[in-house]
Amino acid sequence: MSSLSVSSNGIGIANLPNQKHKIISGKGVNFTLMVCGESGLGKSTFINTLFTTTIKNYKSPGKRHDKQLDKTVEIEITKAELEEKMFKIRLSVVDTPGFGDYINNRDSWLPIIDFIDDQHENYMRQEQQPSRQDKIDMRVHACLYFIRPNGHSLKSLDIEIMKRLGSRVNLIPVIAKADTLTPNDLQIFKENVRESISANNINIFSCAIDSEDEYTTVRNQSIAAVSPFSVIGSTEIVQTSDGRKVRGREYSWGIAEVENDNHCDFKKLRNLLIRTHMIDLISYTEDIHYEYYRQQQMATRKFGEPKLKKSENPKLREKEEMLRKTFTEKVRNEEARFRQWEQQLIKERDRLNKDLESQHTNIKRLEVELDQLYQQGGGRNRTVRR
Ligand SMILES: Nc1nc2c(ncn2[C@@H]2O[C@H](COP(=O)(O)OP(=O)(O)OP(=O)(O)O)[C@@H](O)[C@H]2O)c(=O)[nH]1
Ligand SMILES: [Mg+2]
Repeated sequence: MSSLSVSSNGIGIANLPNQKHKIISGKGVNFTLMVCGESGLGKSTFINTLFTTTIKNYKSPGKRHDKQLDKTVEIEITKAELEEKMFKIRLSVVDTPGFGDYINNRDSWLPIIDFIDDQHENYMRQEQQPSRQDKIDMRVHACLYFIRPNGHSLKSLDIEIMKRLGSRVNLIPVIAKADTLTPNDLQIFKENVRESISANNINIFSCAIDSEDEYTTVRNQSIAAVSPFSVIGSTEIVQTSDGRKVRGREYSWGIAEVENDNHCDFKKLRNLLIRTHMIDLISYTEDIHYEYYRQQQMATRKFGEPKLKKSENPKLREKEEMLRKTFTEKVRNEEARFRQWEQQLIKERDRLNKDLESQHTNIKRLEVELDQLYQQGGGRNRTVRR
């Protein structure tokens, strides 16, 4: 886990207290953001991009940002403290390993579901303690689900995972690597994803549109219109043909800019998360997702009873599967060895039986010969023969 404390300028978090919900500015808020999705879609790059574009003079706080393009192999949490006009946000970003690396793909996302549930569980247990001050709150307020820009639509694995995520967290679908699709293809892909989300009844976070002031309503409409958000992630600063230095990805045909609304929705997404809808995300988590978890657990467990069921870790399951295979193999080999040995014993028994039989036949023959000898000798003293 890495952490840093930075004072940021002008990203708009000072507007947060103006949002509908009353919060004490001195205390600030905890906000936890999670990214998940298939491997190699740019989740870790996105986190770096978010930090470097959100926090002025951001310097790599830890190893993950130096060797950022390594495959993520375990859940990693990066913390930052943002402060503006006395308003504080304690931001935690949870990076997760991508799916698609395990033999059994279907279960590779279970640790992510477990992580979300565990945070609800931890919070619930702290609430049940006599002293409920200073609770540690790592409940996930928003989960960005990265979708592969394959030009078609959601895959069945995406649908299955998104359904589960949507029932326990504010799910925000994100189209990864927007620079790999033409603007036209991106629009068609967005439409397909939107249709698939609604056809499969996937519960995604959608901000309320209508508001008392017209400006907010229009802003909310423009946010809703671009969903699912397309993003471009980059850790590089590049120079555009008109001389601007921007964060982006350089191609022979030009520059794909992270913070350009014509190239992707990164800015809109960042605004939604950190500026316009952070409080909504926090209160939905509190009032809907956490409350649902709490009620479900209360209905199935006695007060204070520990959680029983825990889904399995796919890596452990793989290991268990391997052990089971080795064990079965060993048993099979031993059985074969035993059967061979049994065959040898049967053969030996048959040989000995045959031996015994021929000995019997020999004895019988000798008896007959002896009888004949007696008879020839006058039949005296017959009992001597045995
Ligand atoms: N074209 C393009 N490539 C990107 C973008 N974002 C990241 N990449 C590249 O995609 C590759 C994978 O990026 P990561 O950020 O490591 O992907 P990840 O989703 O964290 O992968 P896992 O940790 O394996 O799950 C890297 O080579 C990045 O440079 C993007 O927006 N567009
Ligand atoms: Mg990663």
